[in-house]
Amino acid sequence: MTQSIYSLCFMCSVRCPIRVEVKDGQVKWIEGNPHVAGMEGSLCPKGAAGISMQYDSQRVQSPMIREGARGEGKWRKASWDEALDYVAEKLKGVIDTYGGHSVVLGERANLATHISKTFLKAIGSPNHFTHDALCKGSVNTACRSLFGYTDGQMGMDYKNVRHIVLYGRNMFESVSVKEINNLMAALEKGAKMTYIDPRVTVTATKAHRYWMIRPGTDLALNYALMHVILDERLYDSAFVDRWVEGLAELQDFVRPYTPEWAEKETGVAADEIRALAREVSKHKPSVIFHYGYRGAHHANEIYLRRSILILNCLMGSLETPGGMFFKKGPGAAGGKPARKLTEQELPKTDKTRFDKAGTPDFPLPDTAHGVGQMLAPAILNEDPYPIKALIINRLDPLKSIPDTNQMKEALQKLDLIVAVDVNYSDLAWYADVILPESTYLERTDCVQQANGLKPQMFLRRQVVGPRYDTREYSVIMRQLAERMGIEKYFPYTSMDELVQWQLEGTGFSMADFEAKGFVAYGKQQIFWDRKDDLKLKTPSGKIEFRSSLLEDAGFESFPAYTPVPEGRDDVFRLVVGRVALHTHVSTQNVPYLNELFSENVLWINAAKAKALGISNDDLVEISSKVGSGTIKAYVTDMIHPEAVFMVHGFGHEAKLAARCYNKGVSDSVLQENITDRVGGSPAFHDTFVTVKAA
Ligand SMILES: Nc1nc2c(c(=O)[nH]1)N[C@H]1C(S)=C(S)[C@@H](COP(=O)(O)OP(=O)(O)OC[C@H]3O[C@@H](n4cnc5c(=O)[nH]c(N)nc54)[C@H](O)[C@@H]3O)O[C@H]1N2
Ligand SMILES: Nc1nc2c(c(=O)[nH]1)N[C@H]1C(S)=C(S)[C@@H](COP(=O)(O)OP(=O)(O)OC[C@H]3O[C@@H](n4cnc5c(=O)[nH]c(N)nc54)[C@H](O)[C@@H]3O)O[C@H]1N2
Ligand code: SF4
Ligand SMILES: [Mo]
Repeated sequence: MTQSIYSLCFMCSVRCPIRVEVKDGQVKWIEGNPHVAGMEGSLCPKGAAGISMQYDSQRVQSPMIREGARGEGKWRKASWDEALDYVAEKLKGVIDTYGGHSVVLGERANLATHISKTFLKAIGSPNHFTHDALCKGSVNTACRSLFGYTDGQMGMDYKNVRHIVLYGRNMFESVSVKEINNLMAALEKGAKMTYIDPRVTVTATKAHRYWMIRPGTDLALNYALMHVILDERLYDSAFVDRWVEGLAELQDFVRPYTPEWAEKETGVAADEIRALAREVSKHKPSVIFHYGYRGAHHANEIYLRRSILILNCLMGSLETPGGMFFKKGPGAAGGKPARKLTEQELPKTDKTRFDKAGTPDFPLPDTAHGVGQMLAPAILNEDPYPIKALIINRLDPLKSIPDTNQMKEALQKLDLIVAVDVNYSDLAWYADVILPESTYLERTDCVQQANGLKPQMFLRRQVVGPRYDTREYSVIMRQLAERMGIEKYFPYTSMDELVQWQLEGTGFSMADFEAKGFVAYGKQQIFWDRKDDLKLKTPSGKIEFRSSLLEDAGFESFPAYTPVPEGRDDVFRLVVGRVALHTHVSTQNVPYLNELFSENVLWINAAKAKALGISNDDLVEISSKVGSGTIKAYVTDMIHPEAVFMVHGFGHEAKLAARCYNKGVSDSVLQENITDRVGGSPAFHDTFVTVKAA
């Protein structure tokens, strides 16, 4: 008999709702959940390759304990008791000698993050960090500086947008299924799309207007757009007069930044900049200047992200169909959210975080997420104190944090490295113990609280039993907690018990998720009243163009533009991004996806390549201050001469991930570990590389 089960995809972290068909204990079919608006059966290629991942025997099959040197790849299989006892003993030793704060736990934020945070608090460590800074920390800070909300508490209504402006937000390749389906629906209804990128992406080919901007100069472009919008009074004055703090200062500030000035810096014609400003103003307020998904490009990232958000505010595109909105939680619909372990009374620590987030040294990054790229410097310099143990879940610091060589050096200083993963990631390969998690198709997860215009809850459900000797992360942490004597904070022994505990008081039960895969708190979209009731959380209760968050910390609200250095001759700015067929660093070994896209290449401008004697498919040597590699050249007119581009996530070092082992080059090996010290993101695009024929 074929069973149909609703769950959530996890081939990337977007968590698209899915419907899975199972027959005789085998996964036969996966599609987008037809009951969810915007999904309607569709999946991205990675989601469709879930079956290929599930039946891949090259994933981690049982707990493993290292036998040889770190990174050497000599392992012995272990039972769960043996592996968990080993980790608990080592952790206890480290905590007794150096204190709980010497333990760091890093993970890609996920449904079980409240479990990790609870574990760390229970052992007296402030050192939990997520991927957030690595992805978009400066977007988070930019949103807080203007609205008092994080970017995670905000969304965009793509379906009703009339004009969308994308700054390297490559929506048609760096996919979120619902978002792109909604945007396509808007485009079919006549919405306009402007796309800005030094590289012609798939999204560029679908846009009404495409600008091959000089890399790193989007802020200059935005200052000029603001100049035109304010100069010609193209903004939504009713909205701005009511809600904005600091308009006059902005107006004075952008006066010198004319389109003619910006043309010289960006390469975008002044007339075109004026034309865009006038065109979007006709479509306001249903205009989205997309504030970005990965907002981790430059050392002044927060100011670029603020400038994009400010453009939205000038268009009045807040809490309106086709604009940005604040996500509404269950409370807005008279309901209660699912419980989290962190709501318990937990031990407190007064220790500084390893990354110093929240201290006068580094005041603004969100301490709920921390700053992952500070990990290696903190370990190496023992600043603020020695770090001795690292637990990593669903994250690969060797590939997702710039400067792999620096990270390797840091890892060597640790007494314990534990990796929880489904694959042999590079970090797992370097770890002392690998604790394999059951795949998303093999496990039930914690409840997803999906806030938005209509608050809902979703559930990832076990679809088939584990093929190998693997367990759920939340259960692994409970079993570790038992061995550490802190199990009282983990009131469950199985996922079903945990989910039931989470749902207590919400009025919903696990059975309620069976019919459609989700439950809704209400039927109506909730918009706040734009005239009188935007519930802004800034100190002024306004949208702070002039930001108290920034200025109280000693930073400017409107910093003067600094021209960006040029690439020249054989020196290029390295820019990176995603491709529709892969998720970051996770899917390169998935059989179907590996077959379709097995190696990354280096995009290089045709005229520049010619001058360097490089032809298409030639091997080239690429090197930066911190690393180098050999990669195939992709010679094309479709990239700005000052940039070279590669897809992120290749150059794997774990030999047991045999299909992707040593294929292509890892961008993190080349990238210098540079940070936006105001916003918190790494500056992934501030590394210059030299390229020559190999
Ligand atoms: N150099 C460089 N670094 C980057 C970026 C870049 O472009 N270049 N991009 C940044 C961005 S935008 C992001 S969001 C981050 C993402 O950074 P990461 O979270 O590190 O990347 P992912 O590929 O999403 O997943 C990491 C690990 O999760 C494992 N995994 C997959 N499924 C499961 C599971 O079910 N359970 C467990 N426990 N593990 C699982 C994968 O095998 C993989 O090892 O990287 C950032 N870092
Ligand atoms: N298929 C797939 N989809 C994904 C993911 C995935 O791993 N795979 N990950 C998800 C996640 S976590 C994230 S954060 C998002 C990321 O999605 P996006 O934010 O769309 O980011 P990237 O894919 O990193 O693409 C960055 C683009 O910026 C361009 N760029 C480089 N320099 C400049 C510049 O100076 N100005 C402008 N305007 N553009 C520039 C690059 O050429 C590249 O095309 O994707 C999400 N969706
Ligand atoms: S975007 Fe693709 S891989 Fe990511 S959750 Fe959705 S279907 Fe899965
Ligand atoms: Mo991301």
